[in-house]
Amino acid sequence: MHKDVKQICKDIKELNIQGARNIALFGLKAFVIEGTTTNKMTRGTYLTHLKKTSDFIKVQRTTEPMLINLLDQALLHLHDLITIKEMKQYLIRFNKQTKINFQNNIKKMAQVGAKLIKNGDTILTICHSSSAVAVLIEAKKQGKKFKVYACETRPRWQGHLTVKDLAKHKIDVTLMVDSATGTFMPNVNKVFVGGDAVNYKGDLVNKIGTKMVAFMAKHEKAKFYPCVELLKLDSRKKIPIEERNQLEVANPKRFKGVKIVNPAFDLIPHEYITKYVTEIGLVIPTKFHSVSIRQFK
Ligand code: RUB
Repeated sequence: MHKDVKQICKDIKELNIQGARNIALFGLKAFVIEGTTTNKMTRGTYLTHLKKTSDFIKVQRTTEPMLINLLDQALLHLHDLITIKEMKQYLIRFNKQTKINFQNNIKKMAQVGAKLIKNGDTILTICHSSSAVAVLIEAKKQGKKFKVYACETRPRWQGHLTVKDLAKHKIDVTLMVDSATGTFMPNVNKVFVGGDAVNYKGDLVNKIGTKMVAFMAKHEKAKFYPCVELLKLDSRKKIPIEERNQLEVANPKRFKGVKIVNPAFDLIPHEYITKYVTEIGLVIPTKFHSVSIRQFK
């Protein structure tokens, strides 16, 4: 395997590359590097090699359907082509087009989400989502006056990335520990988060802690808007939840006789979601599946 592919996979696994969209784009980049640099193969061995490469990239983060869907789309198209040269050219085009689609999608999501934000809103967010951040920045660019509470997002502190992004754009942002959510939620009227996956029922998978945020939002009558592209649909019956290294929580050597768990994601039932902000507009949670299938047919 090409050394750059190994490096990208390592960076995805260790969260140097994080966030579903980023992971998908870099995962595809790795796939294209391998596909375009592999030589001396027959059509059959080339396709088998790329299938194995795709499987290897996918397992770096098990809860990321956007990555899985992109790699599956690329592989599917390759089977329609005859020569390896054609396949290599196709991979380069696919990669280029995907980057353009991603840029267009985030602009559209930002427009759709920003429309929901009004002067005087108090918004809460968790983790670091390029999609949710884009919505908040777009609202600010449109001159709206609002403030944001951001959870720090233990154990990997992705909230720090969010507050830096927002402060750079002069958004009124306050960082807080995750467990302060209950304290501040009564002041909050809208929640914007990202998402890693949406299942066939319209339930959301997002960073651990998001379920607590969603439940409190409902309790305090705040709207809950995940900003999620349609390519994040995960049709698996049960979405596997990534279990991360115990050391992110505590060193087990210092806690003899203690079990340590570190699930990376929460599953938020669709009843807690007001609407999804997507690249084609607002989508009712229970319709996400059918809308996404229609889009990629
Ligand atoms: C990041 C996370 C983000 C989603 C959406 O988790 O949960 O909210 O991936 O991000 P991690 P985006 O840091 O573990 O990757 O909107 O950028 O796709």
